[in-house]
Amino acid sequence: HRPGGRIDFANVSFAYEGAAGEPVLKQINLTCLPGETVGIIGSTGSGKSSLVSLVPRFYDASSGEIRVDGVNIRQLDPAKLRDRIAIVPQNTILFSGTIEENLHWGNEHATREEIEQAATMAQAHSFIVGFPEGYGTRLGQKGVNLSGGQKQRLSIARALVRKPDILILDDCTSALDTATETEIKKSLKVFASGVTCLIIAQRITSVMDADKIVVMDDGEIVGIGTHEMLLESCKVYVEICQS
Ligand code: DGT
Repeated sequence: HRPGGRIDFANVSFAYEGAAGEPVLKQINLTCLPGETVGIIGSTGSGKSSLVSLVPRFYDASSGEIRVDGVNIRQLDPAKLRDRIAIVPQNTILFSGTIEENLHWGNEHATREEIEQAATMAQAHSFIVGFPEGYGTRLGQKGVNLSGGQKQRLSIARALVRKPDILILDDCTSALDTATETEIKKSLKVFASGVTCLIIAQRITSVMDADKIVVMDDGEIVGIGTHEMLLESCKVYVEICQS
């Protein structure tokens, strides 16, 4: 059981430096409890990626405060903060090298067993061992070509190898079929049960079973709740469900 991983956003607003006009995040108040799975949904440009990028301090909030386990993140050592957080970005970045080298990236101390465990959770192990050279398979120009979904699974596995307290999946399951996505979420629930998960998604089905869902619209949170609650109370959520 892991300690910690609580995130609090308190009155957070954010504008990209030099960008004219309205801030991209306005008065965000949100608490993610340790071990909670929080879905984040909203139209393109509503601020979802910007919101999560503040947690590892890729950018700093213009006003308000973000706390991790009660401590303002500006008071934490950025390297130590980032060590606790794994982000899987929208566009997977794999380098030319073996699959094993790619999975090691970010945690060079991981054992082969831990790497295989992470790959299993991310539904990647079986396709990896299907290659003649398994984990030693080369990627890139001289290696195999992976499908978009296989790349996404490797990218998720790489994040899990790092054993984060906070796992952020930024719309990184778009190329996966819902069955594979469901399997990944199931194994996360079991094996990463103490990890705080923030899942940005386009599809309602990706976040429907989250502990809570955050609905974003034009830089603001317009609803927080479970799927059932939001269907009753949040017009934007109902519109997303119908689209
Ligand atoms: P997505 O990924 O298309 O579903 O959209 P979101 O909801 O993740 O939105 P986000 O946070 O990428 O963008 C919110 C607004 O911020 C949008 O108007 C574009 C703008 N924006 C995003 N990244 C940058 C950046 O690096 N620099 C500047 N100046 N603006 C950005």
